[in-house]
Amino acid sequence: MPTQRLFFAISLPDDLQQQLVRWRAENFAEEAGRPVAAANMHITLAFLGEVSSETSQRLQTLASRIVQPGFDVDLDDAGHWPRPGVVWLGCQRPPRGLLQLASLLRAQAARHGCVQSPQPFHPHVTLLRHAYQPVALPPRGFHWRFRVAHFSLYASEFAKGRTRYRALASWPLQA
Ligand code: 2AM
Repeated sequence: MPTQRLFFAISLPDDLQQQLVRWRAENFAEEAGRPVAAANMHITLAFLGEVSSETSQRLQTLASRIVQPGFDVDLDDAGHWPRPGVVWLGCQRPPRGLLQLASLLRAQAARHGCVQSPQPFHPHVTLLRHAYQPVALPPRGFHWRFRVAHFSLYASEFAKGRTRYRALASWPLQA
């Protein structure tokens, strides 16, 4: 049975992706890690792993029934997880709407056999991968805000040596 590697996520506006690429180049040494492509910058809400089309369809039906207001995300925090080798941007105080949406999607995923990480959910945008050595982080004081008016289901696809995230479906949040 064919499967796809899927995850629910919030996309970042294109102009914010470009701003973050510039800021990353100015604030991190080249050897710090492998930069994530601008178009791949996002905040994962629920990681599903390899799922069948049947499970994907069921989870999409449930996602389409979610009624929740939109929210603002403030990216004003950064950190380094040396074990997975990830340098990230996140929120000092994640908005309640983001946590609620992720919690609901993660619970629905778990009920459909998509094992969820036992670690607490920590919303973030991955900036660098393969960052296994200590990394000097920029001092706090940076801040980007963006409005989240929809969320999406993405397929993670690997071709020609590159990972690409393709949006399969999106659902609006209330104005
Ligand atoms: P990361 O950026 O912190 O690695 C596609 O791989 C997306 O799913 C990425 O945002 C990635 O998070 C996330 N992801 C991959 N494996 C995961 C897992 N086991 N648990 C939670 N999120 C995961």
